[in-house]
Amino acid sequence: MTHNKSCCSISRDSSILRASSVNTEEVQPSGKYAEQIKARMIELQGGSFMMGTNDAEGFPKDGEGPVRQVHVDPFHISPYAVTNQDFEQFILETGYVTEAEKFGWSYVFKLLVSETVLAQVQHVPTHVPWWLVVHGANWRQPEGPDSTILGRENHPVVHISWNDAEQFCKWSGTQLPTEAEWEYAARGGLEQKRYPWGDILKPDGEHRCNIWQGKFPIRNHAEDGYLGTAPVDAFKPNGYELYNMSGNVWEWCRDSFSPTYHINTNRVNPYFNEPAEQKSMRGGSYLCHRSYCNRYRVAARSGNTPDSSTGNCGFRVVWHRS
Ligand SMILES: [Cu+2]
Repeated sequence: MTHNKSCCSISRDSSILRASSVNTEEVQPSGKYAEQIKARMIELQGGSFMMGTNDAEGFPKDGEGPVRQVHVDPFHISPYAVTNQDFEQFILETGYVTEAEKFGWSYVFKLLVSETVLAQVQHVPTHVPWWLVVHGANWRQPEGPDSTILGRENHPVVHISWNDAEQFCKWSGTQLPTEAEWEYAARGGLEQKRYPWGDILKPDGEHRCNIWQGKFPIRNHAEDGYLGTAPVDAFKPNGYELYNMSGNVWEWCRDSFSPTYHINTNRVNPYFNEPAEQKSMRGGSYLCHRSYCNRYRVAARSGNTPDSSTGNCGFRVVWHRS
């Protein structure tokens, strides 16, 4: 089993078409829609839980372990990832322009693009040839200029950078979850289980999340029903009524990414906020497969640079009553 990180994500190569600088505009907090987003949230009690894993299937180098007791304060969390519909509301109200739009391109998984788009691709990253630099790919056109989000209003928004997600949070009066909050939520009240529903990937043969089936990256048999993203409320929720904590899309977290996170943070409301090259993300995506990266386990971790965007990373938000 490899520890390859690149099926999970790929960092923006800024030498490719850097059209304009990153966002500097200030987003103003919204009123009504933000209240709707908060009203949908699930209130979690918080408390102590066993964070991390010593799982033999895990990747110690990612900093998944050791297992330790961590406390998180009560918080509210979205039952599912921010949808295209939610994000559209944000754009309509603020006129915000995402980084994928400013750069003029984003990374799309090869099997998802049309023949036309494929024929126009000029940059294919050498070590990860399944990630294409697609001009015009962004949240509205997830597979490039000839694609649309029509019919996918309830799918997770993708091609969102960490910086973009932060702006959405500012607008909605929410925050990205810390990794500790994310993992506490993902575990759904179970202790030290591999997935949000238990230790068995497919209990009674039933698919519980949207990941890769088949030989990566050649062919995805889509036995779980999805080649790319699934609706945010597909599959059964976990014990906290949270959907798709594993698979579907990676979810940005608030922390900077560090493989020594467990050393750099407290045991009470841990939050790693030191400057680092990458921000953390959790949950894995429709591209994850056991043979390749196996990062749809609840304790699995990854990261990416804050201006990166891909077709398999989105986010969900939390809120703290103060
Ligand atoms: Cu992966």
